[in-house]
Amino acid sequence: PLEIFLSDYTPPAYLVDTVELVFKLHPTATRVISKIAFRPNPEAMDRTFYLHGEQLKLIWAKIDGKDAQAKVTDLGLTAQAPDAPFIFEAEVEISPQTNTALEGLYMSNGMYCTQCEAEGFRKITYYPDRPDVMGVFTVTIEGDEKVKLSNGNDLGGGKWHDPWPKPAYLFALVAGDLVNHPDTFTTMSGKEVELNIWVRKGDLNKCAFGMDALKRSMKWDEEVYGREYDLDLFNIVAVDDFNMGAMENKGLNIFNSSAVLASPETSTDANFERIEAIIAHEYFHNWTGNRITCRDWFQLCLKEGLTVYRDSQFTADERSPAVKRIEDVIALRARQFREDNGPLAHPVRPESFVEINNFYTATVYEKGAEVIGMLKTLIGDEDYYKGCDLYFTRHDGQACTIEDWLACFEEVTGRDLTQFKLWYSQAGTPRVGVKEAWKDGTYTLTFTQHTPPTPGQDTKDPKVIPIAVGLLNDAGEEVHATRICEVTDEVHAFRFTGLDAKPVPSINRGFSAPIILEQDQDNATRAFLLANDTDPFNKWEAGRALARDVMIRMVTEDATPDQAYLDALLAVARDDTLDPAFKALVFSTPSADDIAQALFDGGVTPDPTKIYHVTQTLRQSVAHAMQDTLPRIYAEMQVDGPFSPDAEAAGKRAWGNVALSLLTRLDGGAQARAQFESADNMTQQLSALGALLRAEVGEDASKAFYEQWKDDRLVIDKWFSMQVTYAKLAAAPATAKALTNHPDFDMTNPNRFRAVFGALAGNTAGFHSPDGSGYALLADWLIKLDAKNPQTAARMSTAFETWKRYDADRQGMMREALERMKAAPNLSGDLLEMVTRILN
Ligand code: B3K
Ligand code: ZN
Repeated sequence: PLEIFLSDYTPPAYLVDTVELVFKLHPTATRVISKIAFRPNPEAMDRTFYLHGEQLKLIWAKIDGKDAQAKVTDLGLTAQAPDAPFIFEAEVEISPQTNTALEGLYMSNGMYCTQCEAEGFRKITYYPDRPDVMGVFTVTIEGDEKVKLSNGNDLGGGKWHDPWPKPAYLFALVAGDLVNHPDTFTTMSGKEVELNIWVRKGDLNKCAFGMDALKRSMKWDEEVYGREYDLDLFNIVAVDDFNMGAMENKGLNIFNSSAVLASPETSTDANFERIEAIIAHEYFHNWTGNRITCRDWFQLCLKEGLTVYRDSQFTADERSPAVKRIEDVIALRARQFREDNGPLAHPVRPESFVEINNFYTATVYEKGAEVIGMLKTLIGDEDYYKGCDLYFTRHDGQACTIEDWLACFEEVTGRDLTQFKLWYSQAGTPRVGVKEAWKDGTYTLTFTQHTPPTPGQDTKDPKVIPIAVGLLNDAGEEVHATRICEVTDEVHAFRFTGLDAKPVPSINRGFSAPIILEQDQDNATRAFLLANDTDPFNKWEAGRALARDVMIRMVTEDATPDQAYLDALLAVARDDTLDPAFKALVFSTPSADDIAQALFDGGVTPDPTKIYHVTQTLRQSVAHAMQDTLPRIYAEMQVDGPFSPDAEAAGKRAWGNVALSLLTRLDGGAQARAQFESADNMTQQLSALGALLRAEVGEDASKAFYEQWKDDRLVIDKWFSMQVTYAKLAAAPATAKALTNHPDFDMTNPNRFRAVFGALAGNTAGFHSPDGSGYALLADWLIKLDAKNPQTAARMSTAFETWKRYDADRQGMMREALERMKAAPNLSGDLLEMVTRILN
């Protein structure tokens, strides 16, 4: 496998003006006839005519009407081409039916669909499959399918034309027996856009929410970024077999059905929120990704970091900014910090890769979004939107780099962003220490920064870190409004003057920088901030720090649950001014994986079994401490009337279900059973099922759940995953293994595979069960899956990325599992790259 370097970029030899494609659909012998107008690129350094192509059967190829005398390898085609504009034509044969990798043209439940990002178009026909080659596509689809869709505008009779030049990765085709949920949207300049969500017949009742989310996204992008939609038609299609959430193909977004189909009976509040965010994300790509795309795949964060940032702004505006920020930071720590602290750490803009699909990571996406957020904090809202406007006008229709993006902000602010750019090139999570000093009315905070080594990067330069700081007095009043401390040096002090008394600092408010803050703070101060901080994020963060400390002392000192923590929780529960969704987040305890990393950072080898027991003991103590309050909370949080997925109702359900889960530890499941039986929506039903399963009294409910939902594949995914998620300790691998024998288990469907094995990887104590059965089982199945679907197998191998944290026995067993995968015959380049990097 070939390693590709950012520094080796060269412009394409030929550019494309127009592409005409004819598809003669057939499950095992689809013919693709292409006619491509090429012209020499004046900026190219050589004239080699090379087209990518994989798993294609070439029937014929012509240049300007004559046999091209093409030379074909497993990876592409070369031919002698003129040093002037010319027409290349070819016919190839492909087999969508047997394409289980779900990349290129494939079939899902009898329906044709495509996934081309990053490099799937080369499995459809010969083409310069790189994002800096953009062409105008006209597509004709021939076949008996009732519905035939491609990008752009519908010319009728299966013919489509997309007027916007685009890279091949944004090409899409769908054909099948589909029905649509239609609507319209009038843009800010008064143009009417036809909207459709295309689904299989039985799913038509699950489209309304997604459509509403789409219209809200279109409006939001007009209002906040001034971006209008640019075609007469916008189509979304739901497919069951899909490697990720969704794909932003121009005018024809293709979605994993789990990321678009929603109904109160079958979707949880978390599902609704995720669907809304993904619909917004894919829609927002129309400007950040499609109109302006990436020069090469190293620039992936240019579109992904920015688009994640934009969708998080949207969710914050539509729902609660505080809750969204807390949720994002929980996810960032769980996935991105974990990645940054292990063998897979890489910069937001990687400098080399073997398989680009392995770099659609939390670092590129979520840390990439944090970098945009920091940029906005540093330069202020006004200049941020000015810079974006400049980017949109200057680069419309181009394939760009991070340098192009940053230059727009340098220009509008006059500020040198050289040091800021280190956020794109240096991997690893900065550790920021802070010390305080108080003298003569002046309060000084001295920050120190240090980023640990990561693979290929032993030393790091200091970055510019925007740390939002506010100060409180001991009555809990704000005595210094939030100020951004721009830490630029290894040691950097900031003074606050004119204070009457030594204040209590609230540092990194709103999580203004994605760092690990190393602060000597006692639990009394944490409890004080949890009660008083005016910054909602740091209020929550103080509670989280308290919980983490309590758990760590329970693990390392066999301490009993700290009364100060229990009292603080009780105060939060009783505070009627707080949003129920916020209370639910304060009550969530750090995950086992969080605690394992925190222990490891503190020089202690984590024992997942012990962490499991500590978590249970702590939750049990919380339940006891809250005994008298829980029934009242539970009763007050019942939402009457017809179901609504809005943030307020969802927040009440979330807080009510925290109460339910604690109550279940006291009442043996009576209340949970009652809720399970009377629930009229999935949030209530699934929360009750979870509480029962965790209490090990959920067997009947689980059977009933299966019987009720056996015809709904998305709900049955939940059923598979719940059993593994709530299996106790070593029962998790055994449960996962048994589920693979269930008639509804289908390894070729990524959602179903993830339901079982994603849940196993997420069950920390179960995955790390001391007999090694979790490791062995996952390795077995990743090897099996790799033969069919390398992308999903490679992605799920990250379950092993934390192996160096653990004791010698566990390390040995994980290494063995990794080595076994590495040695498996015919392993894909995708999985091979991942296990090799993890082992190093
Ligand atoms: N751009 C796609 C991801 C493609 C992943 C390819 N392995 C979805 C998104 O980020 O919107
Ligand atoms: Zn994206």
